[in-house]
Amino acid sequence: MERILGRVLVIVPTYNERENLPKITQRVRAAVPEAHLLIADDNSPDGTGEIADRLAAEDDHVHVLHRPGKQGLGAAYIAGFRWGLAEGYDVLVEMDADGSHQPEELPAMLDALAGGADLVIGSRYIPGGRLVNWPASRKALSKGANVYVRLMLGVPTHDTTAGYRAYRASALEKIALDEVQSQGYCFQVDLTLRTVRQGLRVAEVPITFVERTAGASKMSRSVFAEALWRVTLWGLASLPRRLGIRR
Ligand SMILES: Nc1nc2c(ncn2[C@@H]2O[C@H](COP(=O)(O)OP(=O)(O)OP(=O)(O)O)[C@@H](O)[C@H]2O)c(=O)[nH]1
Ligand SMILES: [Mg+2]
Repeated sequence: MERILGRVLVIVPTYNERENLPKITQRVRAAVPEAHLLIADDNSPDGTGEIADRLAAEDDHVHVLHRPGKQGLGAAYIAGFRWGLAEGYDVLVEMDADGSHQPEELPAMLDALAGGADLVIGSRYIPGGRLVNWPASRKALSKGANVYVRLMLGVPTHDTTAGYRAYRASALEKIALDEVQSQGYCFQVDLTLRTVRQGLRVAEVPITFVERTAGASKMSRSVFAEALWRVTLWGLASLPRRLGIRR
């Protein structure tokens, strides 16, 4: 795999994930031993940053980016991407720390990237994709949001808010990361849209998404609201082009 794709960096953003971080680190190291891991911690009050330092001291494949305070998931990923690009990694993976994304499914995603995609999304909403321990209401909200995104933006993806992804470095270099302002779920939609608009190849691979069993969610009403208003604005802005009124 390494021969085909080059060096892989798995970026794990953390905010108060002290219970989850050692476990996810160990699972990533076991599932994809050649990959490196970057923990992007926003000065978590629960001491996650110190745990990250300890993990990095024990293992030369583990790195830590300490950030001054909670600035959101999108900002943490952009800082992680910049770090990885500067260090010369060829593939940059997004993975949550809370165990929702299974490291054991990463090899299948990397295979799809090696097969010719520029971005591979670990998808809950294509055949074979599964959601474990989500209440029906949350499932309906997430699925509905994804249908809305597809219709409004005309993207081909079925799980556009998904946060388990693998990007080729060459793709990230083309999508103007400087201009990205969105956070939360919207960050994922934003980057997908930029990738599609560059004419890059996006593939979806089915995953099993498991609700966190430890630590607290950072998902909130405002995260959802941000996605809704930004997607609606982008969709309206792209309407004339999609209707063929303007190129
Ligand atoms: N560095 C950093 N990481 C964050 C921030 N917000 C969330 N994260 C991390 O991003 C990942 C996803 O956050 P979650 O709270 O699980 O959000 P979610 O997956 O949308 O929500 P749940 O499904 O309810 O868990 C986790 O690893 C968090 O620790 C942030 O502001 N900064
Ligand atoms: Mg989560």
